[in-house]
Amino acid sequence: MAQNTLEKTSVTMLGLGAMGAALARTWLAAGHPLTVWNRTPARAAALAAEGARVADSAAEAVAANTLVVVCLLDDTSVGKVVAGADLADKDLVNLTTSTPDQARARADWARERGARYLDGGIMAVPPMIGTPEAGGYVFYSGSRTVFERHQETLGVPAGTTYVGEDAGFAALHDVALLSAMYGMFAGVAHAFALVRREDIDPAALAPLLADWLVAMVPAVHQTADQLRSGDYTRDVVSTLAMQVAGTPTLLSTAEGQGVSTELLSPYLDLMRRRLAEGGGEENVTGVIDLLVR
Ligand code: FVH
Repeated sequence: MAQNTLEKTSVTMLGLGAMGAALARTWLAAGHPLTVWNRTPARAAALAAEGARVADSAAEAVAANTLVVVCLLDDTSVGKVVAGADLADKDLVNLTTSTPDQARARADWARERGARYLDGGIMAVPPMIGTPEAGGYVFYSGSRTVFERHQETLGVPAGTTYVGEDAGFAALHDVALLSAMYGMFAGVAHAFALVRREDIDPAALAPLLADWLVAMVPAVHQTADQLRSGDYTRDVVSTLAMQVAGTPTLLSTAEGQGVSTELLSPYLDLMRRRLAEGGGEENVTGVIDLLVR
C-alpha cells in the first residue's frame, strides 16, 4: 500500500468492474484510504491485498466515508445498490454511464435522500485510468460544491472537466463526443470498404486517412463559430452547392466498388435537403438545424 495517507480524502467505491477497479486502484496507490464494495465479493480480493477495506454491504461502505463514488453497469444497478444506504450528508459521485435524463432523476433522487450529487461521464477506457499521458478525463456536472471540494481527489484517476450545475450535462457531453466518434468510425468504415477488393494495403491507406481526418478537425471549430454567430456562410471555403454537386461521384464510386451507401447516404440526403431549402452558399452547418426536431 502507498505511504502517507495523512490528509488524503477517504473514498468509498461501489462497483469493482473493469472501470471501478481501475479507479479504486489509483486512489489506493495515491494513498487515499479506500473502502470498497462489489456485488460479487471475489472482485474485491486483489484490492484488499493492496490495502482496501472491504465492506460487507453497500450500506456499510456508504456509511464509512463522506465521499462515495459509484461506478456500476447502468443506472438501474445504481438504484438497486444504493437503495438501502443512508445517504444523508454524503457527497455522491456517480460515474456510471447514463442518459442526461437518468442523471437528472438520479440527482433528484439523491437530494431527496439528503445527499449532494455530482454526475460523471468517463472519457477513458480502464487502461487510461491513472495514466495522465493517455489523456483520459471525466466530465462532471451537478453540485459545484462537491466538485470543488473533491476536485483534487477526483483528479487522481483522470483529468476533470466540470461542465455545469445541470446534473445531466456530463452525460450529455459524454454522449455528444461518443456520437461524433461513431460518425467518424462510420466514415472510416466506408473508406476502407471502398478499397477492400483492390490491391491496396489497408495499412498504406490508414496514415493517409488519419492525416486527412486530422486536417479536417478545424471544421469543428468553424461549425461552433457559425452556430454562435448564426451566419452559416461565414468563412465558407467549400459551399454546400459545390459539395452537393460532388455527391454523385461519391455514390457512383461506391456503386462501382460494390459498396453499400447505407452509412454515407443519410448524410448526403441531409446536405441535399439543406441545399433545396436555399443553403447553397453555406457549408454543412445547416444540416444541424435539420436534425434538431
Ligand atoms: N469499461 C469501459 O471501457 C467503459 C469506459 C467508459 C465508461 N464506462 C462505464 O463505466 C461503468 C462501469 O463499467 P465497467 O467497465 O466497470 O463494467 P463491468 O466490468 O461490466 O462492471 C460492471 C459493474 O457493475 C456491477 N453490477 C452490474 N449489475 C449490477 C446489479 N444489478 N447490482 C449490483 N451490481 C451490479 C458489477 O458487479 P459484479 O458483476 O462484479 O457483481 C460490476 O461491479 C459503466 O456504466 C460503463 O458504461 C466503462
